[in-house]
Amino acid sequence: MKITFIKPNIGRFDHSLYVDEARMEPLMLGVLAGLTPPDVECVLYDDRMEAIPYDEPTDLVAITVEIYTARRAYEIAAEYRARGVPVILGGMHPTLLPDESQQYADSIFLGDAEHGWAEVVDDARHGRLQPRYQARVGAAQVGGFQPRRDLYSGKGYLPLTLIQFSRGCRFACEFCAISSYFHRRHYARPIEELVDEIRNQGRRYLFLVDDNVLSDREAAKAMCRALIPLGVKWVSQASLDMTDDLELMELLARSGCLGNVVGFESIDPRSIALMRKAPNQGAEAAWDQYQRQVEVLRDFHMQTWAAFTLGHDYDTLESIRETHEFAMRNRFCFAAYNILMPYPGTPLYKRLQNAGRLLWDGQWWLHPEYRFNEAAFVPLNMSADELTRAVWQCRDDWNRPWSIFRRMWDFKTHLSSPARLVLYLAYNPLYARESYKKQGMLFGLSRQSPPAQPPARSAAPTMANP
Ligand code: B12
Ligand code: SF4
Repeated sequence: MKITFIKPNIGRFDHSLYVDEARMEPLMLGVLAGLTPPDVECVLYDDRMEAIPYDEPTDLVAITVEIYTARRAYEIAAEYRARGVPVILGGMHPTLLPDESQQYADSIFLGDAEHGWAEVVDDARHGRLQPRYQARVGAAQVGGFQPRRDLYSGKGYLPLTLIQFSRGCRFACEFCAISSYFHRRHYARPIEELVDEIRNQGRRYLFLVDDNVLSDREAAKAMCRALIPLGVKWVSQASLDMTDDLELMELLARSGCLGNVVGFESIDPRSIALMRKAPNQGAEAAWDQYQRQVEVLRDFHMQTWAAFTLGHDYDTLESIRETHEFAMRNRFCFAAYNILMPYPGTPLYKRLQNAGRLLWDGQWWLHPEYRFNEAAFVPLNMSADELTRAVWQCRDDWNRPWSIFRRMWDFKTHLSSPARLVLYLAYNPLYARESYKKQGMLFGLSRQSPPAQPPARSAAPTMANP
């Protein structure tokens, strides 16, 4: 039996295909292949830079889907189904919006693959694939297997190992798909399994793709202690409340943490309260509090990737500009100026839907004319187009060579060690380039809607290994 695993791209430019030069290893597909019985042949195609050989014989196609790749995933599914090959879709998007995904596949898998994928493979092998599999979410990556990282070789991924210690987050930010998917819970795997997996892959530089690696501080401290003797360098995602705990900060630094993606989201305390961003709430006005917290991050040499969501109900064009000035002043390593996006399944989506404020028929991710980084709802203090333009202006200013040069001059962070300077100088121009390339990209390759049902088949499917 043979299974083809696919990571879809987001879409294409008007004039050509989009090749993601900053692509990272698709960990979920390595995990899925690792969970697959060893007698099954596994192949991986990454639509971000290689053509998918639709006519290559295979017995099952497994596609990972998140909201930005849903349209393209449905197109790929349609190609295979037209050739009589069964397709299963899984991941964040099908789990949060199963009835939509169900229309475009023979089968969908809801939840985390660790408990349930073996059953899917067995069913597919015996020609009895079920339309829907429901697994629980949050089963931390189980031990006893290693992700199939051999499938990544030759695909030109960034030289960085993606690995996971924990999943989910205990907070309940209104806009966050993670909070909806994991029902506000956080699940960590046994530390010895993480250490074992780190030892098994040969790289020193790691990206812990945890949603909030510090959601459980005691678990995080134990993890840091276990990482210290390994001598690795790592980055991850973590909430700002880490700065309240200096023991944690010390352990982070000693364990090789170079920095984290940190959700600052907004510089207005009223927006922080509205979005229920608990880790950012405090007694002080957000501005002063952030300043103090940034100093703690800098004291521990953290190269922060500051993430902002823009377009909240208290945001104005002026406050968006001030957000950018805040980021520039603090010389963050990277900044993500994200337009606030209504992800289905989140409280934000429901609130905007109830208020009649959703654009693109409430389904921006499927709309043939929707473009990457466009506002998908009506903001209160500006038009949707103004929000799109204002956020683009921040991104453009941030990514200019002069900005990269100016932000470099921080002796506590980027200039505190050669490794940090290399990280800063290697990744800033790369992400800047990708940011310009992706802006305004259309989703999917075709302007036609992908067919929900496969055309009637005349011949039996070709089995790769009957
Ligand atoms: C790492 C990461 C990235 C990396 C990319 C990594 C890569 N390989 O290319 C970077 C930083 C580049 C990134 C970028 C973006 N990301 Co991102 N990312 C993640 C993150 C944190 C972890 C993903 C991961 O590897 N997890 C580890 C694996 C093992 O777990 P998993 O993916 O959850 O998969 C499990 C299950 O879902 C299931 N499963 C998954 N696929 C399949 C398929 C089948 C067939 C089956 C059976 C099961 C199954 O089984 C797996 C094992 O249990 C997720 C959050 C998350 N928890 O998913 C966000 C997330 C996927 N990203 C998100 C977003 C929005 C983005 C961006 C659009 C951000 C932006 N504005 O630019 C970009 C662009 C994405 C793109 N398509 O190009 C959102 C998507 C929202 C949604 N509703 O779908 C998420 C969920 C984060 C969030 N807070 O909402 N991202
Ligand atoms: S802290 Fe981050 S991961 Fe946790 S719910 Fe809020 S946005 Fe989501």
